Amino acid sequence: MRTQVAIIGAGPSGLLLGQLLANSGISNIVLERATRDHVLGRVRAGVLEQGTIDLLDEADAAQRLRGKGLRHEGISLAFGNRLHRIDIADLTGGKGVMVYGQTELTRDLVDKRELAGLTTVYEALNVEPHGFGGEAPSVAYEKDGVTHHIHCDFIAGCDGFHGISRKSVPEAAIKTYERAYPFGWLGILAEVPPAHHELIYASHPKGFALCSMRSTHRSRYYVQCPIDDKVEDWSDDRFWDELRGRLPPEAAAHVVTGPSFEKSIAPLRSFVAEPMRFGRLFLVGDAAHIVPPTGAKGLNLAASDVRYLYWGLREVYQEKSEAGIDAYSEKALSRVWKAVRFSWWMTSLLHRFPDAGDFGRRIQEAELDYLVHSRAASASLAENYVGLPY
Ligand code: RFL
Ligand code: PHB
Repeated sequence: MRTQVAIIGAGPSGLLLGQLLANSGISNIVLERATRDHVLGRVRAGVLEQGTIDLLDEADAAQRLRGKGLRHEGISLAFGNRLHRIDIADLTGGKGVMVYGQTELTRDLVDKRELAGLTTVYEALNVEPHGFGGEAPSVAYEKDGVTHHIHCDFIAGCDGFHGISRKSVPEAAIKTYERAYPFGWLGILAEVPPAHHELIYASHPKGFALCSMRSTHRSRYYVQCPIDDKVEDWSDDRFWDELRGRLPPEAAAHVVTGPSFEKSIAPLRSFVAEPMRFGRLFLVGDAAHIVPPTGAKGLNLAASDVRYLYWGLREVYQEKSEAGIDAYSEKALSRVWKAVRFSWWMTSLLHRFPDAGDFGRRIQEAELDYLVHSRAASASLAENYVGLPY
């Protein structure tokens, strides 16, 4: 089998890159380890930057998002028993974000890919990128007990943090930076109206909490929890009590409870691998970097990587220039590190750290107070939240 770009992973990075390339006449095959149902069932991100929406538009995959996405022009920080609104639109010259589930976005891209008749191989096992240091790379995989080889010009490693692409690079060629946080997020989805019309990021002595949503009748909530907690330890009742206990009364009073239909614990981590290009192999999205979800940046960073790589590959095929792909790693990493900083900062500001002590706690309180009372500080938060320019 031959294609121009072999894409490993059918997450948002791989699907979006594949669609953009195909729309520009660049052939590609997506290899995915999981089943189609698994890919479509994963519940994750919820906040899209305008740059991500523009790219989905460019991929001609934003129709449903336009109808169903919820535009938000502010968020609230909750501390000291009350809500403090950050007017994002006012602070950024009219910008906002779109609340739209990653599950929906993935479905839109999968539908688009199938409609266009593009090849996705689900349950592709033992995927291995080969020869990317030279001129003739290939990707091997097994399907139904048979080994296949895809010969290609380029390999896009869109296979997430635990994928094979980054692991295929010789250790000496890659430098990694990592910070693991000493807690996780317990998240639930429930078919109940959201407690508030905008997102609430709450800092409370009992820990962080986040009120988010998927629609006007579906809520997504998170609470900070010990890293070794098990989902089974958290009944719905325990979750709702904990959530309400961490919100100011004006928000807690509006929490509508109901049975959860998804409940999971995610660890929090910051991680960056440099560089993001190794000959004809490119790392994209979570394969190259992870941020804690506090800043809502993971999926949006995946989209900005895709944009840089798509531009570069288009230049290769349409203009016979490698300038774009040569600049890929540097350009992507420059944006990545700023989002890593922002996500680390939001996480540090809002969570309870086991060893922060009284001094650390007072510093957090001072910073929160400064943040909501200084226009400059609020504007910095807003500018990063809507997404820095590409
Ligand atoms: P993904 O989504 O992990 O997809 C990788 C795909 O590759 C497949 N794969 C392989 N395929 C073949 N061979 C192998 N050896 C393979 N190994 C893996 C996997 O099965 C999978 O299908 O990476 P991608 O595409 O780079 O997308 C990244 C985003 O999914 C991620 O950054 C976001 O979900 C992060 N995130 C958030 N991002 C935001 O921008 N806004 C948010 O509000 C937000 N909230 C979140 C989040 C992530 C969370 N969790 C669970 C970590 C909230 C949470 C709770
Ligand atoms: C979500 O809705 O899942 C969500 C929203 C904002 C975040 C993280 C997750 O910062």
